Amino acid sequence: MLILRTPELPSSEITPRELFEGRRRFLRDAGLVLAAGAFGGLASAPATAANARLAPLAASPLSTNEEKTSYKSVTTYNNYYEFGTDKGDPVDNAGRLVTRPWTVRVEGLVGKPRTFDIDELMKLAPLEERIYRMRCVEGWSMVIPWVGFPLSALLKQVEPLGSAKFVEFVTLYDPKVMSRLPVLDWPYTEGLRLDEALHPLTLLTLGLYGEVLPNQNGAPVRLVVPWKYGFKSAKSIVTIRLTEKQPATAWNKAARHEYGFYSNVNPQVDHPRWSQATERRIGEFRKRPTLMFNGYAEQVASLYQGMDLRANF
Ligand SMILES: Nc1nc2c(c(=O)[nH]1)N[C@H]1C(S)=C(S)[C@@H](COP(=O)(O)O)O[C@H]1N2
Ligand SMILES: [Mo]
Repeated sequence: MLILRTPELPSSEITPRELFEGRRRFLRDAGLVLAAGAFGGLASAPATAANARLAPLAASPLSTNEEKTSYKSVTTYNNYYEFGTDKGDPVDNAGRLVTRPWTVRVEGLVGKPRTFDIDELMKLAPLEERIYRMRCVEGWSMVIPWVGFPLSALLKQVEPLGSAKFVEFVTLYDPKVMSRLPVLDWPYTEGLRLDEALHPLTLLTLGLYGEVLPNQNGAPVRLVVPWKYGFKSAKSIVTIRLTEKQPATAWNKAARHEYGFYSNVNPQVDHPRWSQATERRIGEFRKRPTLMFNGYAEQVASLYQGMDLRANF
């Protein structure tokens, strides 16, 4: 089967290097399994354990070759307000999130609305490793090896109608396991313009560092939009809705002068409380300049041609 538990150590004690050596070994084994015709084992695997490995993974030419942020930082320094507002809260509290069974409903202005079971989703398109720069509006950044496939692969299956202009993402809100504090208007929602959602960089994300997503990183399925501030990358998605009108977003509702709909990384447009000109890569001390569209300008600048990015922040 294509999912294995990591036997030896809890994930927090595995260094990225050990992880990758383990994964190379695993990929070899997976190759043998594949040769024996066991593809599709994901669906029949029991409830996914933390640290379950994902394979096979195609390497993506869209990956950066910058040094990856450590597995430990990626999985212990998080924003997931449903599990608390301190960076260390999600890893402590998100263990209560139950990620199987799980479905994602794709609906709205589509020809073929459909509910996908999570195990079906994991096999919808070839999984790729995408090493992306991620920039939080708070001023820190990471380089994370995500695992997933382009969101466009999912959207094409439901056949968007000509009237669809935006995509709304609704995430789980379960007050039995999540915060009851009215920090945001739960559930956390986000949105993209349809062309942004269909852009090849936009990743429907199921894993990181070769494993299924840890709960604190948005298990079992989240969005990753690397040219936008981190808050656009909604975690633990349950509904994807295609709409004609621009959807409301949780952060915009909470503070509309601080968080616009577009939220493209832009060093020239400061957040009212934080300069966006520089950032600190987690694990480093010095600050580095923030790049336009988080360094993805070549791929995405054309989406915003002719738009005033100061007005459309
Ligand atoms: N549902 C939900 N998704 C969320 C958030 C959240 O609080 N709730 N925080 C966002 C913010 S501000 C950031 S920076 C990223 C952090 O993702 P990571 O913890 O995997 O690095 O998740 C985003 N997605
Ligand atoms: Mo963020």
